[in-house]
This record gives sequence, structure tokens and C-alpha cells, in this order.
Amino acid sequence: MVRPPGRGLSTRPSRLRRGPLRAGAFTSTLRSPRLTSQLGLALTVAFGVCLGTGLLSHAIQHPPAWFWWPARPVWLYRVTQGLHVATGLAAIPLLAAKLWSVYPRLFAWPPLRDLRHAVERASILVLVAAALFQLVTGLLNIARWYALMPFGFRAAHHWIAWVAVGALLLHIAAKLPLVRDVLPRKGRAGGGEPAPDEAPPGGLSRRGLLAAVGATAGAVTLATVGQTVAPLRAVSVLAPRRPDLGPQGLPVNASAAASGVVAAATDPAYQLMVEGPRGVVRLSLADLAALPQRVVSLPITCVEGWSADAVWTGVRVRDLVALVGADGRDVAVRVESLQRTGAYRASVLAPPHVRDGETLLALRLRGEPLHLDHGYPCRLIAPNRPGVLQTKWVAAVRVIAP
Ligand code: HEM
Ligand SMILES: Nc1nc2c(c(=O)[nH]1)N[C@H]1C(S)=C(S)[C@@H](COP(=O)(O)O)O[C@H]1N2
Ligand SMILES: [Mo]
Repeated sequence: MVRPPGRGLSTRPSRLRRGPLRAGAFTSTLRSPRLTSQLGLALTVAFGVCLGTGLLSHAIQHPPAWFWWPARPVWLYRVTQGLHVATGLAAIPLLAAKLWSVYPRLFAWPPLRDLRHAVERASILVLVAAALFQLVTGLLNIARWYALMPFGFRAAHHWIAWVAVGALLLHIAAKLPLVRDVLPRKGRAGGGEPAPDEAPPGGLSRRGLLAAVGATAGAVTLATVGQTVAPLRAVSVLAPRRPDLGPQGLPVNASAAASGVVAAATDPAYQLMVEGPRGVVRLSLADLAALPQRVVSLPITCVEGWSADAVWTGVRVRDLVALVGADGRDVAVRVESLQRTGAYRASVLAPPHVRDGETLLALRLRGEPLHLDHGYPCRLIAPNRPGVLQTKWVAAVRVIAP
């Protein structure tokens, strides 16, 4: 691309003509505004999907007053959060390729032409930093290297998402004229291929490079998506979780020991407390087992992108609240764990979930009493709900709103 001549320092001082700073330091003919635009388009789609699904996951966990999340279809959150993590992971090779396609610009001369150029470069710096931050923190989170993030992952990942998307929109606005020039749509006058895409002798063509980047993104997806798409389990060699490994054939997030609940959960005097408009009822494990039992097949869908189907047996939450005088058709219920600390020691069931006949306080998993790590003596399991809200080692169920 031909640059307009800069004012002032229009030629580079001779000290700054070495290494990557010398003229002609970058020789690849593959770099072009068209390649960069195509990669940018793919990244925009991936970041858009990530932002939408990420904000949705946040709203489900911290619903604002206007927000309403249904209990059906059972698999919806599995799809949205699966997409979040899959598009985020696929964005890693896309971002790498895009940075490769533009990084020689770092060494362009003059570094700043005018105020507009300075603002544009600053916004790109913010964009690159925020995009890298999102992909790296997301990856560390699903790999459970929490120790490498000595800050609140969720708050940081949430707010930097807005920074990334804001900077992305600015960047797109600044580059749109160029993109429209080099990405002509079919059928437009003068459309089609602006330049031949032939490979230099013995080299790679732009199309070949795009195909390689696409294949890498596809390989990353295949190598990880089996953590939620069961038929692809066998090829998912890089998936952080195998959804069939763990006690009773199910992964564990936060064991009983790590959560400090072993003594309370195995106490023979355990009783579940149920509180509602007509007061309090306390139920032993035998009392719970004597109530009508339901069998449901529902997935655990961790926010970290893995999910696994299982068969659960237990008591409907709406039957439990009926014991204390609540009509399960339109109440909200708070489910509290024996666990004393930690962000996931309680969760709220909104009316659509309390009403649903598959929302259970489960006593059994795959026909056996729950394993201690899966929430013994009893745990919540409800359809279309993030794993973090499927409270284990339940101590109390309280009706909190009429
Ligand atoms: C490799 C890429 C990524 C991975 C593996 C990843 C992973 C995750 C995970 C595990 C969560 C759930 C956090 C929780 O509820 O505890 C999450 C939430 C979220 N993600 Fe990502 N993410 C990635 C990229 C992105 C990108 C590119 C964006 C935005 C452009 C984004 C925006 C969000 C938002 C807004 C949330 C909700 C945070 C909250 O609940 O407050 N993520 N992500
Ligand atoms: N009390 C309590 N319940 C909890 C958690 C927890 O840390 N404490 N972790 C949640 C998370 S993040 C997930 S994904 C599921 C996992 O259930 P599992 O370990 O039985 O697979 O439990 C949820 N229930
Ligand atoms: Mo989870």
C-alpha cells in the first residue's frame, strides 16, 4: 500500500534502519489488505458470538429485573455456552494469523503521522491487548489454571469484553472504507476478484493461507468440542475435560474435600430444611426417599464449556415446596449448600424452573446413591441451567417469593 508522505521526519534516521526497521525487511507477498480484511471479518463474527453468549451466561447467573430465562429447551444453555468456548478457542488461530498479517506495520515510518493516526494506533493497541486478554484468560479458565489469574476472572473477563468490542467497533469504523474496497461482494459492479490469487512459484497463495488458517481453527474445534459434543469425544484430544471421566462416569467440579463439606455431608443426623409460607419441615434422607421419586435425564453443563448427560433420581422441588404450603407454579426458591464459603454455595430457582417437573433435588445418579463429590446427600439438578447453579450438598430449600 502506498502511504501519503509524512510531514516532518519523513525519512527514517539511519540508526533506525536495521533489523525489522530496514527497508524491505518483510518480504512475504501474502500480506495484503484483502487477507487482513477477511481474517478481520472472521474475528468479528467470533467475537460477536462470544460477546452475545458470554453476556447471556452472565444474565442467567445474575438476572436483571427484565430478564427471564426458560427451563426449556433443556439443551439451550449447553449450546450457547458450548458456542462461547468453541468460538473463543477458534478465534485463537484467527487472531494469530491476523496479527501476523499486520505486524510489519509496527515498524512503519513515521510512527505517528498526525493526531488522527495517533488515535487510530492507540485504539488498535487497546484492541490487540483486550483481544489477547480475553482469549488468554478464557483459555486459562477452562484449563483451570486459576492460579495464573490473581484477579477476579469473571469481573475482568466481563469488563474487558466490553473494551474489546468497543475498540473493535472503532477499528471497523476506521477501516470500513478500505475493507469495502478490498472485499467486494459478488454481483457488484467491478466485483469478483480484484487481483489474481495465484501462488508465487513454490509458495503459498492467499487462498492457501486462508485455507490453512481455517483448517487450524477447525482442528482446534474438533480437538476440544468433544467436551460437550459426545460423538466427537474420541477425537477431542485437547479438551480440558472428558465428560465421561469421574466418579459415576461424570466429571467433578469442586470436590467435597475441596469444598470443606465432608463431615457435614456424611453426618448421619443430616436433615434437609424446607422453609415456606407454612413454616419449616425437616426431612431425613429416609424421609426424602419415601417421597414420590422422579427419574430424569439431564446434562450438567459447566460454564467452562464441558457438559455431560446423566440420569438422576430424586424429589421434585415443586413437591417439596408444596409440603410447606407454597404453590410451585409461581414461586422462586433459594437452594443453599452445606458449604460455608465459595461463590456457588447457593443458587436461586426462578419460577420457570421451580414449576418444571424435571427440576429435582436428586438423591441418586445412574441408579446409585450420589457420590460424595457429586453432592451427597442431595443436590439440585434442573434443565437448561449453568452448572454453577446446580447446587451440591443441599442443606436448605427456602421459598423466597410468592
Ligand atoms: C478462548 C476464548 C474464550 C474462552 C475459553 C472463554 C471462556 C469463558 C468462560 C469459561 C466463561 C464463564 C465464566 C463464569 O461464568 O464463571 C466466560 C464468560 C464470558 N465471556 Fe468468555 N471466553 C473466551 C473468549 C471471550 C471473548 C472473545 C469475549 C468477548 C468478546 C468473551 C466474553 C465473555 C463474557 C461477557 C462472559 C460473561 C462473564 C460474566 O459472567 O460476567 N469471552 N468466558
Ligand atoms: N455447593 C456447591 N455446588 C456446586 C459447585 C460448588 O462449588 N459448590 N460447583 C458447581 C459447578 S461449577 C458445576 S459445573 C457442577 C458440577 O457438578 P458435578 O461436580 O457433580 O459434575 O456443580 C455445581 N455445584
Ligand atoms: Mo461449572
